[in-house]
Amino acid sequence: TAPAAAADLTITEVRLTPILVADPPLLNTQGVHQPYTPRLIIEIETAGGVTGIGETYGDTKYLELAEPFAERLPGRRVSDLNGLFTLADQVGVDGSHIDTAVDVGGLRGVQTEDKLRLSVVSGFEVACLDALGKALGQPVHELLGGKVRDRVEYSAYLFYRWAAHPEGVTAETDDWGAAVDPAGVVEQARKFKERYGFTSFKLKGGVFPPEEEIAAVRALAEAFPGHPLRLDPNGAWSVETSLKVAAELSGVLEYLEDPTLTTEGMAQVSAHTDVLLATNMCVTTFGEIKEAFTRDAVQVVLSDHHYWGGLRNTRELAAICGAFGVGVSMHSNTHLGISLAAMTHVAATVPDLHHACDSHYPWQSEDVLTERLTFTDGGVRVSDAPGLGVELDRDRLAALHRRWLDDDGTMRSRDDEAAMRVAEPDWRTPAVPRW
Ligand code: GKR
Ligand code: MG
Repeated sequence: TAPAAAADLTITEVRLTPILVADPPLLNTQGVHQPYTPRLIIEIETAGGVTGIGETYGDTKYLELAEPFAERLPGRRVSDLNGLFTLADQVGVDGSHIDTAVDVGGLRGVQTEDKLRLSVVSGFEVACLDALGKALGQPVHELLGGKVRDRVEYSAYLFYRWAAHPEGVTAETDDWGAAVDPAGVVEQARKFKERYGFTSFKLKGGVFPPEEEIAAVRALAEAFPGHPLRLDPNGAWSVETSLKVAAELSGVLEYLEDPTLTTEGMAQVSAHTDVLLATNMCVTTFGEIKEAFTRDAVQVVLSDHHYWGGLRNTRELAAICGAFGVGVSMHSNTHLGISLAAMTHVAATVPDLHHACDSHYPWQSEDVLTERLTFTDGGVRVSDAPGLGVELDRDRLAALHRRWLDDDGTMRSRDDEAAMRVAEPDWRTPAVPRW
């Protein structure tokens, strides 16, 4: 039972701390990851003396929405989760509406201000749930109705990458080495398996011509028989190329993820292949579900609790997927341990989770937690401690915030194209489809 004093759930203070965290030179269809990437850490304090923490995207466009949102929270209760969405509708950024045509082909799908707002809400929702759980003495999964499993399985997220960021660029180093061909990808997969026990693999594609990526998947299949494999070029291919790749890898892939852009394109691919298609790009909101499902454009939706507006919306998405016989799992962008804890809590409550979730977390050498979450046998144990079950390390938070303050602005909004130009001055993110 929780101490009586913790029972006052009124929000008294909200702290937003933008940070920059180290990121390795991971390649994707847009370019390469910058050496540091922004995240936003949210702390919500209650009158009962409890602090809840949340994490979401930290690019400037998200911060601009998070600040006015945070200002309106004091006086509300951390249990008023539906109210967060009403509040989000009232918060906009003057004159900065993001056109729906912008960012098609971006790694986060089509971005509109509404979607950015949902990503912001998700960080606050998680912080509220963490605070509520701590106040009530209950883990977040219990607030979501209770876990149906004790561990959540994740897949190793393989990336083509360089051994280090370009010379002269300030960056952290790591011991993963380069992976730019099938042998490098297999070696990386081996390290993932040794270090964390992962038994399924996802390769981020859209970097090299499709034949090379097909060869890498085949090499993985040979090196790791029976291990589920996915390939995700983030929409870099035409319908025709997608069908060729699907034909080549039929029987080898667990699923093909976003081979091409748009629901229309995915529906055309889906109509002519038996390879399952997954997406975290063409179905990113409830409004996009009807067309995609009725046209059988995708067979697996990869949620991202940030895009979808939080953990409760993720469960609603899973229920809709279930009703349509569509699978559900999770993809991930660069994130820290608060988000991994949140992902694990919600994934623990989804009954029909038939595919391992993705996580970038092993690539993150830095975190803001006193204790990092760990992958054992490819999974994360579901915490039964109150709230998310993780604790903020204020010194680490301050140090990573200091890095954000010291940045001249070049890394405060993720820009993989700019990072690639440091190595290849003529680089422009290719028009889609690239192949
Ligand atoms: O960080 O380069 C990356 C990934 O490509 C990521 O941003 C994607 O959005 O992992 C994501 C995906 O599954 O598409
Ligand atoms: Mg994806």
